[in-house]
Amino acid sequence: PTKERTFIAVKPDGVQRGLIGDIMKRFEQRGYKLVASKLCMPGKAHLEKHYSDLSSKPFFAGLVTYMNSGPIFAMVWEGKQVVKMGRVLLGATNPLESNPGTIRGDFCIDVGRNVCHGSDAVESAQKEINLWFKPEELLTYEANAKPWIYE
Ligand code: DAT
Ligand code: MG
Repeated sequence: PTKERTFIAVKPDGVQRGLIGDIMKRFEQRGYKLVASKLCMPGKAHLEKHYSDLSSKPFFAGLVTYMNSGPIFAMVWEGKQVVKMGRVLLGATNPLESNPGTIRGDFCIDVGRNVCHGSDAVESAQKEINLWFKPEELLTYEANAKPWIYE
């Protein structure tokens, strides 16, 4: 259960606004373990694949253009219920409905500039991790703080 993994990404607006450190910090200080990260611009086709479930939405083209507008900081975080807790740390999709204290609730306003992505289920997390990272980019290591975080 402490091996669950989720895909979290700082979107181009988050990178340009200098929010990488702030966003990583939320996951670090909660006690989750970073197992992969990279700054990348994977291109339009990759981003269309990442958001393929939304291809019929009216905002799809704009979403892909936005995601392709600059570097993205992609990460994989590991720990107990990290998929669900990642969504809690991010806040609601629409930042105007995100509680203060969440990443979106603290750092943004418009849904089309909501600074971060997080997988919505264990299954989609696995798909997204495989899309964004090669197996050798995902590290397996023992976190020193583990017994101080988990009982
Ligand atoms: P989330 O990113 O919270 O998982 P989602 O998967 O439903 O939300 O949508 C992916 C992204 O698409 C979201 O982060 C911002 C954009 N988006 C969603 N709904 C939108 C809308 N109604 N108008 C504009 N952009 C939207
Ligand atoms: Mg989503």
